[in-house]
Amino acid sequence: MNGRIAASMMCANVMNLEGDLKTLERLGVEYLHMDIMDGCFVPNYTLGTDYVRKIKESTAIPVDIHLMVDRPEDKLDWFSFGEGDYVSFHYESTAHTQKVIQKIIARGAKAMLALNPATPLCVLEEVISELDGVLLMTVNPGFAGQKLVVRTLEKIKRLRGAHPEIEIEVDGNVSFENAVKMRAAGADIFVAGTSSVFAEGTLEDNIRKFRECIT
Ligand code: S6P
Ligand code: MG
Repeated sequence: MNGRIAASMMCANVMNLEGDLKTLERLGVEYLHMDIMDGCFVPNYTLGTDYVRKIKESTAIPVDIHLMVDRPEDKLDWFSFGEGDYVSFHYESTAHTQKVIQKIIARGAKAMLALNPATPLCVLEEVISELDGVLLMTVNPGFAGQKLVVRTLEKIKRLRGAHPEIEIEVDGNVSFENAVKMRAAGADIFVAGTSSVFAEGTLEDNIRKFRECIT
């Protein structure tokens, strides 16, 4: 299967959201990546519940909600998602990993566990069979426009080697150049932000170029 694109909506042009959405639809972008930050788990605020709801009402592209919030078990119900959508939450954000996975699955969505660059893969051991995938952070979460933590390329490869069947999503500085390396390491879903599809140039040209990098 070819690599799939999750366009990072916090990097989209807020003054032309409708236009960007139309381009993403026309070019077959697979998911809309929604970064939810609470100012506690990470030192930033980004998109929120109304934003996700409105986007879901406006397009058929599935959402890929990335929760960077403390205690996601208390907040999942606030968000619109269902069949065909992806929801990831951080291992580092809760003591109730298994419970959160089950809450996501019960709503028909795909459950992804996100790991910070320094979190080892061994924490997956007891839950991997219940997960649809793993979101490997390739920068420390909180901000767009950061530099790749280079060690994570090898982490992707190790996860792919240990679990050939699991979906692997990568997030952070997924540039055109880094995407090629991440694809070779075994990633399936690529979060595309300021380093690629929302970089300089037109969104359309960038998506076409990015697609070549992950195919
Ligand atoms: C970062 C967040 C990401 C960013 C994305 C931005 O904490 O989870 O999803 O939106 O990484 O992309 P870029 O290309 O600016 O790193
Ligand atoms: Mg993200």
